[in-house]
Amino acid sequence: MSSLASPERVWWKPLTWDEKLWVTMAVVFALGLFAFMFIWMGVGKQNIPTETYRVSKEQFSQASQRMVDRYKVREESGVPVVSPPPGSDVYLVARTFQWAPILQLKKGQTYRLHLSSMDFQHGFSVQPGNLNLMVIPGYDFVATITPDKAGTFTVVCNEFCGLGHQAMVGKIIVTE
Ligand SMILES: [Cu+2]
Repeated sequence: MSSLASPERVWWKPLTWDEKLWVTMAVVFALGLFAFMFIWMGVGKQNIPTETYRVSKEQFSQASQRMVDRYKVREESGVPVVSPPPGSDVYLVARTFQWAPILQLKKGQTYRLHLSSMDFQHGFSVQPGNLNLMVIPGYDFVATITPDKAGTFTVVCNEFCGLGHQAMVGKIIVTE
């Protein structure tokens, strides 16, 4: 019958001073990390200025096509390379499984980079670099960017989008 007996009134061991100290330190540390999320948003310089608009796939691909028609300088394995004027709006189209066109930008100049997808959700990630943006069909995601390094940068998709996901590689060229 012992299993039916009620437990003693105080069945736990009260915390000793060192356990209380550890718990307090852990709570203070966790609150500090929590506060730092907000501090880092302000001082971390990790958030580039962005705007988002609704856009249809047709509107977005037409805007990109207009840019290609006006500023195409050459082609690289069938993908147009465009060199739009500094300060302008540039359009990068994501679709399974490619990024187009290839953007050729000038170092130190500011551009409004528009991103949208023609099918599924993709992830825009510049390598090498630290820029990760979500690309979603139906939305025109505008990031104001100023490339600060010259070179050839690879754009990879970092959102699994299908069987060709790992082949979804684009290019941004930054010239001096
Ligand atoms: Cu993708």
